Amino acid sequence: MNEATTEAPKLTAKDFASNQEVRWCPGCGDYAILKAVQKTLADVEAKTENTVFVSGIGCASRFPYYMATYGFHSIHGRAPAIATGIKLANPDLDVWIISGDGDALSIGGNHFVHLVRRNVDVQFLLFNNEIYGLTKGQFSPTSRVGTRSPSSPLGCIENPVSAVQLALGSGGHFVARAVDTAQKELTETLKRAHAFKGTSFVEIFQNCVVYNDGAFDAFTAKDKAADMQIHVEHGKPLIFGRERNKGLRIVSGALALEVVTIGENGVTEADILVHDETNRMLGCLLADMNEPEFPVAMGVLYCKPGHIFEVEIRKMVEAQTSHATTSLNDVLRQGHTWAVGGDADEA
Ligand SMILES: Cc1ncc(C[n+]2csc(CCOP(=O)(O)OP(=O)(O)O)c2C)c(N)n1
Ligand code: SF4
Repeated sequence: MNEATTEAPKLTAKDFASNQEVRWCPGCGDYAILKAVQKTLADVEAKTENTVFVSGIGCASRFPYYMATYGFHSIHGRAPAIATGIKLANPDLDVWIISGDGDALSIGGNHFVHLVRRNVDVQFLLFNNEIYGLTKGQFSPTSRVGTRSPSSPLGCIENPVSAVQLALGSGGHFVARAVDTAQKELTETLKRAHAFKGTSFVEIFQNCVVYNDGAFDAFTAKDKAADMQIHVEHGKPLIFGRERNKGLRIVSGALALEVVTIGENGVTEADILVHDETNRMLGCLLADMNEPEFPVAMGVLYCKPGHIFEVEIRKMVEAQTSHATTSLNDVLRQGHTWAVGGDADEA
């Protein structure tokens, strides 16, 4: 007798799309990211019932509506707190945070830092369009000096924060970068982020066609990408350029990188630095590279597992509940305590 198979059919990217009408401006980079995330979930054989998207407020944060998974469109900058609560309540859920540069780094900056340093096991996708899209184009913490916007008609005078440097400086264990329209690389990076246990932070350059169109053209335009981007891969030499003849090496006698050309001034491939994604200092140097002097680094800049917040909390709760000898009241009253009393007038 043939045994009936009960295996569920493999889901496709379409199965992760909800029936909601997508309400981003035509041409917005968010569409490409949505597509890449849906494909990633299908590729990693994620389950709709086990997946949660949590967002704050902004155009990017409309994301959970468009996913056929669980979702939480929360409050401005507070997705990390909600995602942490979800993971503490049910660590088996696969939690993704979707945030804009304003949401994550301005009102949510403090929450972002603490999520990352705690290493809660979530994927944090930062859609960086260097502007506030939803609130009609004010400058954001990542807007470059000189950016003109409705709130800075004379040009932004504030220095921008680097999202990847902030993530590294916050003790991040997985820090990566990608471009919205580079679907193949973006999907590969998202798969790595998904496989990582701990907070995996991915900054995605996202074009806002309405308020900051072309902000990343200098390194994302078709004719510029090969020379102005470097795709880093663990164990591979840091080579880039249309002719694959440019590379990065450490400046002799200094903790700095420089761009060199293979075949010129005696430079050979052996001189080119090999990417080590477990080296935080190298991650910082790569994160610090800006065009036009340097190519912009894409891919996994840093990856090194560490303690996971919800795992450690569970261990603590377990230890406390199985060996508890003292009550909270006892804990509060142990050590040096004073009884406050007497006549207030005597003081
Ligand atoms: C407490 C609070 N303050 C301010 C706002 C107004 N507000 C809504 S979205 C937003 C910024 C969104 O920008 P960003 O996070 O970069 O996302 P984008 O819209 O560009 O995707 C602001 C300031 C709000 N909704 N709540
Ligand atoms: S305002 Fe910008 S970020 Fe918002 S939906 Fe439109 S194009 Fe996208």
